[in-house]
Amino acid sequence: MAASTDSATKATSSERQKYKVVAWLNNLIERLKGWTPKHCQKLFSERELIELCYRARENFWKNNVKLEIKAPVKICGDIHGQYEDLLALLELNGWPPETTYLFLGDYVDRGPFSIEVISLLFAYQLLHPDKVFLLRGNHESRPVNMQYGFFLECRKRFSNVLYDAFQMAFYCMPLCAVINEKIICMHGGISEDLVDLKQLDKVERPCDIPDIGVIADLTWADPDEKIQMYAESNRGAGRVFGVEAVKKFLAVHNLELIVRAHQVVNDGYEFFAARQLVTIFSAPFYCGQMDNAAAVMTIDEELVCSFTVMRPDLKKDKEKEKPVEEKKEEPKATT
Ligand SMILES: [Mn+2]
Repeated sequence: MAASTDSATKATSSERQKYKVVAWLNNLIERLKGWTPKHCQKLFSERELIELCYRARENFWKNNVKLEIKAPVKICGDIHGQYEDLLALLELNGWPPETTYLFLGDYVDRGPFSIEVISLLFAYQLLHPDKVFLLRGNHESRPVNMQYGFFLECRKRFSNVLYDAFQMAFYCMPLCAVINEKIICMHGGISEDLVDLKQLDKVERPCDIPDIGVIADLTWADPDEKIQMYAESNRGAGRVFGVEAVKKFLAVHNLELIVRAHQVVNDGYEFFAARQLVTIFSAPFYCGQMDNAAAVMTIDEELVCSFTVMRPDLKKDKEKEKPVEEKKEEPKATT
């Protein structure tokens, strides 16, 4: 009798703990939805953001490097700290969990509010693990964050400890997703070294992103119409791939479409290789320097694809935007 009473008490206590976490996540999301730049430092404590990172890390680690997702789903490309644009995107396309989302990475760096972007997405992912999916981009990486803003944002607004907690979570993020066994999604692109998708089960996490190999290509690679197969990239990590490489990759893996992000495209989406690959970019008026629109790709139950395009009001935005602090030198593709 005593044993059964004990286990009943235990179950109740674990249920209570679960409700407490759910209530906290809901509350954090509500605060983040009511965000204004003026109050951004009063919205959350460093302690709770660190807690969020630890929970996100555990959640990523529990799941595979290659996610399996069922349509319908909406796919978003780079966000890069443009938190107001992320809120507008969710308002326009539907909030989780009513709408299922797959984000293709590059949540942080360059834009002014990376902490809000990644915190909102971590919170949604923890609250609705089967409705919000987050892949890793080349900017979910320590050396890149040191250079392009996220490290400084964490240090200036909170501390290096918070920065490290985010890195711990980034190190465990998944690298690609397959929708209904037909559509493969990643941040960068395909890899000549990826001959069997089962290779991805062997990726050991936590890991940083190397300069070469499958993980580098999934997060860094770009399509290039000037080549047919694979070649070196001028980004210094990952490679570039051509039309023939796309065709072969899809045939070998019995897939129909590649969806990736990583490059600014003017309309927010752009096809390549006779519509066998599409690039999605979801940060409008990128860095306050580009005139690009942002797009979200919808894949319905029958795998029919469509796009929602958000065009920035350039006149208004240009008046509102402060001059960009520093223009960094980088190859033409800047994400
Ligand atoms: Mn990128």
